[in-house]
Amino acid sequence: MNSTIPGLKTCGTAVMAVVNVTPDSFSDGGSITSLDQAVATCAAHLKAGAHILDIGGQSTRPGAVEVGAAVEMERVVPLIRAIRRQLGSTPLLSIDTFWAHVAEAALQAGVNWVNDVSGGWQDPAMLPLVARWRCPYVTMHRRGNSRTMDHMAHYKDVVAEVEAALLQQTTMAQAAGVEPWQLIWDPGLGFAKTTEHNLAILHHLSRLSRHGYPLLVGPSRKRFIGEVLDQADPRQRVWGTAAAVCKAIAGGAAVVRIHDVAAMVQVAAMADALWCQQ
Ligand code: PMM
Repeated sequence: MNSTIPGLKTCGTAVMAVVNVTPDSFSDGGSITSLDQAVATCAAHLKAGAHILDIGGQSTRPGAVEVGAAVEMERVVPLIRAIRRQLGSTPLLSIDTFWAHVAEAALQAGVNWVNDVSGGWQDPAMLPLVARWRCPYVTMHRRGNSRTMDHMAHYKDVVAEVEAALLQQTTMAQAAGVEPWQLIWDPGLGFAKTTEHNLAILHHLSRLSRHGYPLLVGPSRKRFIGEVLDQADPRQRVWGTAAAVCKAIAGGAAVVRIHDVAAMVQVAAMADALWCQQ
């Protein structure tokens, strides 16, 4: 889909590369162990065609322990500064956090977007901060938090309930002064959702895109793909991720959040040619 998000220079679906500087993320935890290695990984993602880098210092996998804003800041701010020093001001950067303090420090260090998996529910200071900075803001759907979400995956109609929650988050954001152009919607695949729920969301994604907010979808290497493929190792879920990325693009996704950048840049370009360029 042609993306209308400010700063994104692509006429196709944008690829957001996951950069987790956490020892325990479910799919790539612990793979980045030094600042130099992190910057080199970012440079490689950009060279492979990523349009934006999503930097996170807190694992959100089910069961993950919250490390707190101070530890998160120690993990992400030096990396953001190093990226700006070594890779320049052009790469688009996003901070994956639900704490306003972390988001503010990251914005001051040079990130362009805030990606909030709590959709503004975790920290009351987040939405006013985003309104002040006038930056793109990903409002994601989830229920509970990493400790509780697996017990909260109960829906009568998951698509309708995610849609209603995203509308509520949008109202809440706008009440805090966030403007419509800043908002990017994310259904939150894997967050308080069973495999069946994640598949239903992908099947009916176009119901979410009709509200006019760009959609970000993050299927990459997630557990539902492992369950469909009977594949326990997240690193072996690349082909399943490719299929989910195609379905997301066919359903109107403007951004896909992924780990396997070189492969998914090609998958997204081909899916764009098949579904978005008639
Ligand atoms: N998934 C994860 C983390 N952050 N942010 C958004 N907007 N959407 C997602 O689906 C999402 C996210 C969990 O995956 P990871 O541990 O591999 O980063």
